[in-house]
Amino acid sequence: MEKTFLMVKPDGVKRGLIGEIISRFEHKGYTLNRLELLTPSMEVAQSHYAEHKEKPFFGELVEFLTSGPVVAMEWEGENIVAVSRLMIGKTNPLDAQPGTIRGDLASTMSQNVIHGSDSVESAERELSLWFATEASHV
Ligand code: RTP
Ligand code: MG
Repeated sequence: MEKTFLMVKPDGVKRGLIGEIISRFEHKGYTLNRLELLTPSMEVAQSHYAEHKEKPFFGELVEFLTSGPVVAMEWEGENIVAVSRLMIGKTNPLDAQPGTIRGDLASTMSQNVIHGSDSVESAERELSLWFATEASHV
């Protein structure tokens, strides 16, 4: 079964949106396999967004991601990578449709409450980055 990496970003945690966001994927019928609340290190944040390292907003992006706790999650379900991106909505608030997570809960480009892997390959890379070992705290 297909897996993806979803993360409630620091703004979503601060605003008390963890339950709301998890509920949407539970109600969709997907399965939550792993969940960890943590404040990301600079190394993990830079590696997570490595595809953007030449962009002008990269510094601000990793600074934001390391600014407080996030909820890192592994979810599983049929076509979950593509469908979760539809549920999340577009990056630009001007394009994020009502009914999507960003369309309903976010109003800025930089603080948009949730991350979702954009391909099966990205999901595999991100899941091994964020969940490096089988059970890191046992
Ligand atoms: P994410 O990776 O966080 O799920 O977001 P995404 O796929 O929708 O968008 P992506 O292109 O991967 O960009 C990652 C994050 O960088 C910020 N961004 N700012 N100022 C800009 O032009 C700009 N473009 C992207 C957004 O916060 C986006 O979520
Ligand atoms: Mg992205």
